Amino acid sequence: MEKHKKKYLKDYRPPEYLIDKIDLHFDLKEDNTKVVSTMQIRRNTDIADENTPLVFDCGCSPENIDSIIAEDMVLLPHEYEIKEKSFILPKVPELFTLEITTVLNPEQNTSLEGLYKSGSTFCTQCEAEGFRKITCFPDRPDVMTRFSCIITADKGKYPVLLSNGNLIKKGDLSHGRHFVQWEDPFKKPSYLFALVAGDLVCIEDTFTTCSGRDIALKIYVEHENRNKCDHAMKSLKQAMEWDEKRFGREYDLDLYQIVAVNDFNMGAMENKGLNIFNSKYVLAEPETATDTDFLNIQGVIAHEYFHNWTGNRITLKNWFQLSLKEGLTVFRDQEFSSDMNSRGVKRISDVKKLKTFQFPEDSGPMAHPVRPESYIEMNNFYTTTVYNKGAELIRMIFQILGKQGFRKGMDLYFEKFDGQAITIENFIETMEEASEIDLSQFRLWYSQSGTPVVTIKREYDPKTKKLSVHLNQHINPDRNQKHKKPMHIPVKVGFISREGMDITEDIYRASGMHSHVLQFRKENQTFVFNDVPYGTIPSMFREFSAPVKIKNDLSMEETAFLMANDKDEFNRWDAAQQLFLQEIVSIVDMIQNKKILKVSDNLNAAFKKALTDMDADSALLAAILTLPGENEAAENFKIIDVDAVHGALLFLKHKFAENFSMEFREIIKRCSKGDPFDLSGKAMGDRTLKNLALSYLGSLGTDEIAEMIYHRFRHAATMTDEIASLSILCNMDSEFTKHALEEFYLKWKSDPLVIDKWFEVQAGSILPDTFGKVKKLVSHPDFSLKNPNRIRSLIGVFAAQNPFNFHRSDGEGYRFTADIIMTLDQTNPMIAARIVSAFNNWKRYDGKRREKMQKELGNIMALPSISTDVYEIVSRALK
Ligand code: B3K
Ligand code: ZN
Repeated sequence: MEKHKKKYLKDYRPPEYLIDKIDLHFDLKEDNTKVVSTMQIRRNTDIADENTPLVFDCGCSPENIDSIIAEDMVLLPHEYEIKEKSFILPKVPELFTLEITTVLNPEQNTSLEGLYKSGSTFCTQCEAEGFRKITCFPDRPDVMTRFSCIITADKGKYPVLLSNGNLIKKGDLSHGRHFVQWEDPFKKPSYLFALVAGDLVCIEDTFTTCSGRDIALKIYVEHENRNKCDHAMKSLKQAMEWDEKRFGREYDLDLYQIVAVNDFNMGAMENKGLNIFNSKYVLAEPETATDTDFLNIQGVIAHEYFHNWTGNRITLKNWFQLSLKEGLTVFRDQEFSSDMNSRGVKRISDVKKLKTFQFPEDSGPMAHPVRPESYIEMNNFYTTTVYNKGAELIRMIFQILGKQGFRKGMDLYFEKFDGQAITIENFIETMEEASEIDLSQFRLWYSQSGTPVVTIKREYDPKTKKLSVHLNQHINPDRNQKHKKPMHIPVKVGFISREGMDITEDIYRASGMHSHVLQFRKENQTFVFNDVPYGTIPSMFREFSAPVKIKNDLSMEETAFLMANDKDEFNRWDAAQQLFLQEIVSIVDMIQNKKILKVSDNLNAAFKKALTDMDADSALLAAILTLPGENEAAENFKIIDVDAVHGALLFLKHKFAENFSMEFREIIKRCSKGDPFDLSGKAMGDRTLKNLALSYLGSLGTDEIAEMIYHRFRHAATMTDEIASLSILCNMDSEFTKHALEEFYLKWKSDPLVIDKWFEVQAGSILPDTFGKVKKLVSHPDFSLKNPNRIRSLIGVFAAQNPFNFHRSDGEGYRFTADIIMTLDQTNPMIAARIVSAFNNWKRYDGKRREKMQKELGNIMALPSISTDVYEIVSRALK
């Protein structure tokens, strides 16, 4: 049990020993790399004395330790201790030099943490606690050190040798080897250390900063990918410029490097001056990457760049503060993407993600506050709650302080804390100091888990024309807290007149209110508006001003009216979602009670109105006309009837396709005209809308349509259109599907990122024989449990995004997934823990499924060598 020990925020103590300087020397060999770490160590005399032992984190076993030298004296094994992942020296001087030599086998490191090989490239991943797998060190973010790094390697195999900071020296050595020396002038925690060695090609550009400094920008990729970096480079320059304008942040080093590798556990990593990226978030050209890939690359490149200030220059006191850098940086990248593209559409996609992934997390066994109070394995807390809910909290602070107030707060934040490791509390205090706004109640958002439910009741007096809006807030108790307190919720409200005009300004003026954001702080609170014309509809929580579940008292007609007339793009989309979800709930009821299925006239009319709105922006329209996913829809039921939810969505889609087949064909014609390589928002929007219309038609399942889609597939100029057609075909039981899959594979078999998509569309197919196909695909020569992208494409998509097939009533989907998890846990626990989360909400399914899922969780739990990662997720799920 000691193996799975919990760490608590309340136990935080400052470091007893600090490292002023570390010189690393890597002698790289595939199976036998020697790392010499020479550290200048200083006792933290504020809290430690000569009796305080030195305790470092150590992820190596004793066999990996080659030698320990303290102040030029070789230590004998009895003079130090290695136990429970710690390296201990019982007695040390106040200031001294320690040299630790470790020997590693990067080739055998399948966890992709620490130093490992991705194909023929050496690379590192140290966040959160990977540096200790390289050498013994106080591997915690509040120990900030100056790093220098010498790398020696075979020159032929590894011509490119990179680390953080500036290149100081390089040269040739004997036996065909060479060396480089890097020095990072900025102090940093060990999680930001990075090293890369490989045979890579470098794409170069420059950026001139606001103060006139020229920064060399370098993107390193495998030779065959040299033509796929333009978009990433352009995005980087956009991000650099935007951060100067919007936040006054200038880049600090003279060099910014990005390396793309194929085997990476997550999206990318913000190592100082040397970002390492999953190649999925760098490589793109229209033939191989979709519009969504292009947008994701822009967002992730910017995210990692923004970390240079929010994360690297100002870092974390401990891992419990993770959202201080992640929530804030996600907020920054969301704002960047909104400024570069359509704000409304970006907001819709961010909220959709929040509702699909974060809301279920916040009501399930992994629910935790944005600032968690404990963890067993830190890697399990890189969650949608810390990232996406965390970003929502920053967005609320932004709403409460206003644009200028927020900028003033951020300026003060950078000024006060540059070069320090701090806490979320420091951030909030600074925002209060700059704005003189009290955020004491707001702090609860960081410590209370769960999604608040806000109930809205209107009361209108036609005589006085007063509209009272009664708000109630409630959070269900969970294992983190039994009694939840009312939160400070910013509610942005607008008003639409009976004629469809936005009369927000008039009403606020008549009500003597300045801000359009209500500060809702009590369990029950009423806001009264004056001079409200009869029939006015309030548009609540505009832009989704708080991450809450909303229960309003609008009639279906009123919701449809907002869907057509609201000036707030987000709320137009949200109104459509409410209508769809209400309809899904009622169709599920019809299915369960064996009634004849039908779609309500009101919904048909609202759908048609949107569909034929010629003035609407295509991207917004596509978002509005997209039905909620099965997982999203399932959130509306206490006990999830997988088959009924699936049936309801199929029925709804099919009905819309039948009813509006002409309109969809019209859209396809209209939106097929542009240049397929145009990456403007308008062109992308047209493609999204066209492919959505095709997917509706696909649900009709006729041969004529299958042939039409196959034809489009074969003649598609870009991956956006090619994969959209292929994915529609995968949901159709047709001969064309087989042909298309074969042709696609042959065409793209040498491009791993495209082959990931080939696995994905098959794993996501809604056809009932999908499970058999997925099982077969595991034996496909291109499937591998070594590559995280491939695992996510096949197993991740099947388990997390294909509920109808994963939750097969015979339990085979569970059995299959659990078997894979148990194998994967031996090699890559971080990814195994991600996949096992598909079982988290097992208690919400019917008795039979519940039993079967519980059984699989039990089998996983019984693994004798279960990793800490998987143990933590499964034990929480079973509790
Ligand atoms: N900070 C990294 C994530 C590290 C995950 C470690 N398990 C990427 C990012 O959020 O920018
Ligand atoms: Zn991040």
